[in-house]
Amino acid sequence: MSAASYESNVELAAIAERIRAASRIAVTTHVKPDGDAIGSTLALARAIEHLGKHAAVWYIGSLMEVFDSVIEPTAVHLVAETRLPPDDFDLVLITDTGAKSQLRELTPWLERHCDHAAIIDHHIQGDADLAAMRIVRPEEAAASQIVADLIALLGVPMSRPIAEPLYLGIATDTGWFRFSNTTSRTLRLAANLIDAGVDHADLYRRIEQTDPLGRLRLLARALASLEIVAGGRAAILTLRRGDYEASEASPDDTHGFSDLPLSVASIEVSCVIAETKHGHVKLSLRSKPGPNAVDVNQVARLFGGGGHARASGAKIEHPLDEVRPGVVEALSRV
Ligand SMILES: [Mn+2]
Repeated sequence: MSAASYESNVELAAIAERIRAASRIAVTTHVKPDGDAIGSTLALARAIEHLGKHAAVWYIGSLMEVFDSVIEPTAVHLVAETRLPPDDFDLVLITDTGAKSQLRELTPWLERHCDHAAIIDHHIQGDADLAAMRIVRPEEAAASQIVADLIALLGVPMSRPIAEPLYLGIATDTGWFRFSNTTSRTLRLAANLIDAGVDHADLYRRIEQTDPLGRLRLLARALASLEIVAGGRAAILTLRRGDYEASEASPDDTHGFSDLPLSVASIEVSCVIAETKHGHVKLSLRSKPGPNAVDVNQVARLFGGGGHARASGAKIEHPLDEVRPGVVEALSRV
């Protein structure tokens, strides 16, 4: 990462000018695209097509099914080791990342196209040498907010097919307008997108309310395992292979479980101890912000893992019953 020089080096109007001058434009984003990655790329591609130009969307890694209804009917391409985009684009736009590590097998292709590539990002860190042109605005809640400005500069009218992906990007990156990155600008933009035809309640249902029943059954078993230690400050949830089988779920269905115990006033730190398919252990740790915040990065390090101060994890190649007492002990001391 070359953090020092990872900042804007052109005006957004210059990117709009490059789009107007181009005829074949590739649009891409980070691996395992999330709502903002999908939203910013799709909206941009649809706006470019509106201008009568060719836009090709290239995604890296598999796509979450939950986004299918937003992506349709736009045709998108998937990068594979044996399948890179063609080399005949006169402009490449990268949204929601500028980090080579997030672009994986596309990086060598991008390096060949660096001189006519532009990053549109809201992250603090990235690789400045990835693209000749950069718009980096960490103050923006979502890359989709910057793309909304770019589309306005292009003079493309805000229609529902463009507004819906933008709303998806902004809503998902702000936790549906709950996180502190939500600003008055965010809400004004969202209001404009609803005026353009976004059915926000329907979109919420399609994106956030599509879990398989097995996940809820697994959550029930996770909550039934609840153990409180450290005088009520720490919560531990334990899931074993038998729990996945009984609930017809998989270890992938545990995402988000570690956040739930933090809804309790006294609980400062939360941990999910999950047995993996191979009989090993995956720890997920979360803590609340504040003056007495528990640094869960330090806790995870005790078990060979790490991450951030408020969210971290570890993968431990030992059986769950060997690992668990040490985790309980560590959390009893927070
Ligand atoms: Mn984002």
